[in-house]
Amino acid sequence: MTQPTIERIETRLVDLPTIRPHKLSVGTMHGQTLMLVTIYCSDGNVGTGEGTTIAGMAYGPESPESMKLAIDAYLGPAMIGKDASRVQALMVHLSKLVKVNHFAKSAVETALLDAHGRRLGVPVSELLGGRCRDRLPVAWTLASGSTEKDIAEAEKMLELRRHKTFKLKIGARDPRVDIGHVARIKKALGDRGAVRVDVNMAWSETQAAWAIPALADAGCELVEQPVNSAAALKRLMRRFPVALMADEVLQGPQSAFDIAKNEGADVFAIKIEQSGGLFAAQRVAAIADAAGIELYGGTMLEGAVGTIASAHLFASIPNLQWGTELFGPLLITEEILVKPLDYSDFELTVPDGPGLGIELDKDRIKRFTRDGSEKVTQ
Ligand code: MUC
Ligand code: MG
Repeated sequence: MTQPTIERIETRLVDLPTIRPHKLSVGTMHGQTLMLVTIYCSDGNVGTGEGTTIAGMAYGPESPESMKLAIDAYLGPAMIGKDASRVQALMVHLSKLVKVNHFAKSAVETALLDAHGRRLGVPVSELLGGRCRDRLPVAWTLASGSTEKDIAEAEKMLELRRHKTFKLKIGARDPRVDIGHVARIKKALGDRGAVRVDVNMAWSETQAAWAIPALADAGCELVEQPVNSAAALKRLMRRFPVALMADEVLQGPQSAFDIAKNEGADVFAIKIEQSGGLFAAQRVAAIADAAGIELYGGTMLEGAVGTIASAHLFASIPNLQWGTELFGPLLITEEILVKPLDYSDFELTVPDGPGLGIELDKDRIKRFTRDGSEKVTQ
């Protein structure tokens, strides 16, 4: 049997508005840029992958523009003519040619898995070992910058039965102000909504040591990445009656192993982009599970493609104690799928069609594609 080869790769940047400004300690987002990569194979199968980040380059070293450059100049040309059905082997080959660039690699791997799933007629979750669940609980992030607006937004989400777990973005203001903000929101929601916070590395260790007990008193159940180093996070462990979650310090399996070995977190936020792809994220999850660390399905505020790629992975992880935050497409004003995703009863349904199981609305993608950003490699 002749193996399908990769014939053509297209990249583009798609600029989409968000429903409101999204304020994090690292910056404020007014829109989201999707870097989309489409891979065309000789057997007619086509796959799409996506790369995103948060607040330009304020969150980490990659940007949509840098992901596109890595694919256009290096990853793409190295893939032309290669066997499209050997996804893991191809990713190993690419990792020898291109160091790090985890977000770009995740986008490419997603596209390869989407095409391969379509080829075999199975969902991507089957390529990852099979599903443990078909629906995923989804948290919503409150990050409007105003306590009153956040409370109103949370009430709306409860009423719509879309979300009942809320992650509050804090860290940009004085910790005392943030604690008041968290306490007021938790008080307003009571038992109807769980409250967690993400500090996105903003606090010093001494600020964190002072603020975390106050957050616990306010009813916060989980504190994500309060400080920026793995060493400081480890020193904060087991001192407070609230779980600590690692996010930015997790940069793939090696860092996961180091943190797990040092008992450096209670929970890992699993992210396909930060890990370097779906297979790498699966390894991060396996390391955590073996170490007794609990799991949470994280997001880089991806659009529909990256969100559903993550959903296929999270559906295949046996223990997912803290649910997911796969709400990215709901933060964007524009629908880019022919059939919208099913968010209902506080959960997201993982599509069951071949590959990612979604169909992009090509006209809408074209409309929001940044001028001059389309590039073809063949
Ligand atoms: C992060 O830091 O976890 C997830 C939700 C959100 O609003 O930002 C992201 C990234
Ligand atoms: Mg985070």
